[in-house]
Amino acid sequence: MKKTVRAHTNIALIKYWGKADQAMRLPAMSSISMTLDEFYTDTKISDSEKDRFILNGTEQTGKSAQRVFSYLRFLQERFGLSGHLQVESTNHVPTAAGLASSSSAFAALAGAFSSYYDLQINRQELSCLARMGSGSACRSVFGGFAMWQKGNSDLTSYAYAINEQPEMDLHLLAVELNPNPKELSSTNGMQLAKTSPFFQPWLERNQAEIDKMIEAIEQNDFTALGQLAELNANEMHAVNLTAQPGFTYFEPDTIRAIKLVEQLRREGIECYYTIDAGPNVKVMTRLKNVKEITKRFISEFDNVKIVNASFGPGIKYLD
Ligand code: 2P0
Repeated sequence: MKKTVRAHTNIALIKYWGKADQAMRLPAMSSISMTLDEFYTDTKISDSEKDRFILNGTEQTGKSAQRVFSYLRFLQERFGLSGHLQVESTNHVPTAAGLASSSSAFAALAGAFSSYYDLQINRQELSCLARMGSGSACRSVFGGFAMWQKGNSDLTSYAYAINEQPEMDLHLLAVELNPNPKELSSTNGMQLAKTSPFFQPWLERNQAEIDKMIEAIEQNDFTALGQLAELNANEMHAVNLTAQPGFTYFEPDTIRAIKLVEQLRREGIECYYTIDAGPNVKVMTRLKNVKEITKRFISEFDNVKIVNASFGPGIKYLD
């Protein structure tokens, strides 16, 4: 039986930023993502005398291990299973990327669990299980462009593929400006965001934004995709700024990066940004502009690290 499972991280183009149900991890809105080739997690589960979580060769204790163990207990209960397990994960998500690894981590863990017990579940069911580990993980079950339909119950809230092998000329430059861990977790940030007077109006726009993004994907329209992804990211950060109390993940360098993207556009170099729950910036562009944009970021910022990513595949069973 194949037991090592690989899942790639994804970046949301239409963001998930708010829960309708905390315990079931049901989102307040639907979201759309791009799965990335450069960043992934490999995870294997095996028998053990006690629960163990080994990450990049080091046994983990504390919060991160507890989150993994309680997720495994949840999965075991759901399928009427028991027993201790060892989880071995390798993260191929360079800290340099400034990307969160929870999407690939929990998608790989859900996949490894299903493989270890030979659960014979389909990708939709696997996506539901991954969602319970970390919301964004449900989208990493699929490659290319994935859509997480918010649903209104455990069984109706899952992701599916929009197009797993897109032809769009789309590159995502993960620009790491600040390597420090974020001060406010996504879970807490999302909860605060709901206190913004703009949260509800933003939610009301969700279906129209989803429809527009699907149209941009289907029509291979990079410009429409980039403009909408940038707008949606700014809406998320506007909601954070106007929460009660307001907050932001932006650092001064985040603003400088935004201004550089705007400047590049004025020069005719088409690119757009998206920003998640942290200060780092992701720049979307076409292959022909990757070199020039990379050069400009390196000349504007000290110690900046940039990884050029494109479309990655869905979950893979490796051995
Ligand atoms: C996303 N993010 O759609 C959004 C955009 C960050 C900004 O999903 O609480 O780790 O585990 O469900 O998935 C990050 O939050 O949150 C996230 P939980 P998750 O990708």
